[in-house]
Amino acid sequence: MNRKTIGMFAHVDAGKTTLAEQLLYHTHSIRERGRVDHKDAYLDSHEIERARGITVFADQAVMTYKGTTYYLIDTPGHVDFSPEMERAVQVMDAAILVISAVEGIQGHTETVWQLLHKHRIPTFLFINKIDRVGADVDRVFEEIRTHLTTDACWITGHIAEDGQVGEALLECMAERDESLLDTFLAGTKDNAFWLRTLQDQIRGHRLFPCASGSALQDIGVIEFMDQLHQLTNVDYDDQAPFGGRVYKIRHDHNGVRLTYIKVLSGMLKVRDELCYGSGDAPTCEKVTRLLIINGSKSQAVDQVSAGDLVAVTGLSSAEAGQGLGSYSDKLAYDMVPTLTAKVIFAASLHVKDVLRAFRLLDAEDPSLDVIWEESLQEIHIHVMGLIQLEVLEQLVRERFHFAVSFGSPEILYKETIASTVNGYGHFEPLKHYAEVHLRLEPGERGSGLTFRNECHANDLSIGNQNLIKTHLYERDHHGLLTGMPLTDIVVTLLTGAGHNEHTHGGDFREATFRALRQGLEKAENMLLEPYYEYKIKVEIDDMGRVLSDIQRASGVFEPPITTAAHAVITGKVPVATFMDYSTELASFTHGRGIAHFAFGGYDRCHNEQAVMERKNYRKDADPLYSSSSIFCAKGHGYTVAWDEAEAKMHLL
Ligand SMILES: Nc1nc2c(ncn2[C@@H]2O[C@H](COP(=O)(O)OP(=O)(O)OP(=O)(O)O)[C@@H](O)[C@H]2O)c(=O)[nH]1
Ligand SMILES: [Mg+2]
Repeated sequence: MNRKTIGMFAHVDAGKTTLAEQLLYHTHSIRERGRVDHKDAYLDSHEIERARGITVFADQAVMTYKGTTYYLIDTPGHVDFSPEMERAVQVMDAAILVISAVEGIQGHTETVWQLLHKHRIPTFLFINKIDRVGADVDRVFEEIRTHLTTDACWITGHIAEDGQVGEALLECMAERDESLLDTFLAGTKDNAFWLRTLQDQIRGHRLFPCASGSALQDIGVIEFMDQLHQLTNVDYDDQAPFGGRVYKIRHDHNGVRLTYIKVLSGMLKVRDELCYGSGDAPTCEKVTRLLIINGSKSQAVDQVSAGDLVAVTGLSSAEAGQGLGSYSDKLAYDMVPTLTAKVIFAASLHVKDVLRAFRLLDAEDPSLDVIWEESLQEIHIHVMGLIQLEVLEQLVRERFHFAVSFGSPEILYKETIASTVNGYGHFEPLKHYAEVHLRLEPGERGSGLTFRNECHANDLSIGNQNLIKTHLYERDHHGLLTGMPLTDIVVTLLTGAGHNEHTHGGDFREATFRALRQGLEKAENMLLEPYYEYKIKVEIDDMGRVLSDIQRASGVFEPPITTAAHAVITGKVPVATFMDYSTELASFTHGRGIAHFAFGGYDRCHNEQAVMERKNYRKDADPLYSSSSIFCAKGHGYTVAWDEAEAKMHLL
């Protein structure tokens, strides 16, 4: 049997969940239609979602239409939950991008569009809410053409139930493929050919079908489902070796880890073994249960095949994005938080319990990237925005039965170096011994910490070399300017030394951290901050105001692209200065300006000095780090400051 995964994507409130509800109703998967406003929508099943009327979790349902099994995933439209949305993108056979006929293309519509485009997901556009006052389908279609793609073609009224492709749609197809033009002009009546070609164009991202209707009033919904059914094709191979991809992690009521997998090829059975993780030491585990998830229900099965979505138990640490079987790569995500917040909780709570709860949430949403600051006994998380923090407070209360709150979120700054240096660390209190030499070089933007090894096995055992690498990666390292995480540095292990008797566990950690820190002391340090890549479209009269706002915010722009009435401005601007600009833009353009922001990576901080003053980090008082080394003389260890340590290194 054919299986397809389809998903709902949009700016917040466009009507994704409402449309999903209708599709489930029409395919007899639910007996009664719920409503977001009545707090009983099938896919907004979580208490938090019902109370707020927004989708937070990308939940899924199963439905059958004309013999095909459809997995339907409804994603959140709020920017704060875009990592959850992004994790769902990769498993789609087709996406439905819902656009309100009143509001038109909104900021987040474009973000979603670009993600779908990047992953080459065949995308159907559904212009919703045509029943509302102020709905203007033609205007929105024009917006689609200017903002998203010139390859949108109307299908409403142009695909009959028997698959007959209408004349206007044929023309739209032919305009997109020269080789079809002659066939079209010759008036070929072979409808099977045209339908197949249309499917191929959609699958090849050359054409985007566009429909309109009202999810709430049930106008055009069943027709749309039928068109989507006819226009999507998949060719999963059950007979090939197993391949799959993890797209989500959840825990059931008993805390058992559920790993959601899209089967991309072959079959998966209970007790099959799956291997994942890094090349040299993969983790191999047996699948203990296979569950088909439908809303809040689940059904155990013995086997699943290519095209299925399944939740499995038995895997302890596979993460979202991980390929399995014949797909062994791991996908990275674009939607990354640029804010951090401290977790605040009552002193009566045990910090370990709070940390355990957040580690569990972290497994489900890795973008939280929970950090345990041992020395401060503090938990920090990464967040997209304030709504996410409110939801997290509620979530922790419901799931773990205790209360937390959060400090006000701050920009997540990072640090790097702008010059190449060698760093030396020696750790030799009595009966201990380790020495480490590292080279630190500026790495590419966005590359994080890269490890290279030039150390010879004759000088230091492979085991100890690996230990040094492990210590480098075991935590985020603090920079010297503000104590924020170090990034974009290539660390090369030059050499090192241990002692047969005296080197103990932890000595290489000490020597490695000291070498890193000693290197930083000598390097030119640089503060980085997150930037947005923005695209702002305004009426021509508002252009001057926007350009001066961007300049004031320390941003840069490309030469604006203007028409008689409009201007489109693109460029980069610090997140810190532009976080609230959407609201400001909406107010002075009376809602007519559109701003699209995407995370544009880290770059030099525009106000380094001010941030350093605010952070007031004291590098010499950081309990985790010392730039000095410890040597031993006459049976006593003594400390040597970083600028004098180099001369004393045993290996120099
Ligand atoms: N008039 C009208 N209202 C609609 C239509 N579709 C959805 N709505 C309403 O719009 C609001 C948002 O609908 P949802 O289905 O929750 O939107 P969503 O896209 O799932 O929102 P998020 O998941 O929070 O991003 C609700 O009040 C719906 O009743 C429609 O076709 N016409
Ligand atoms: Mg929703």
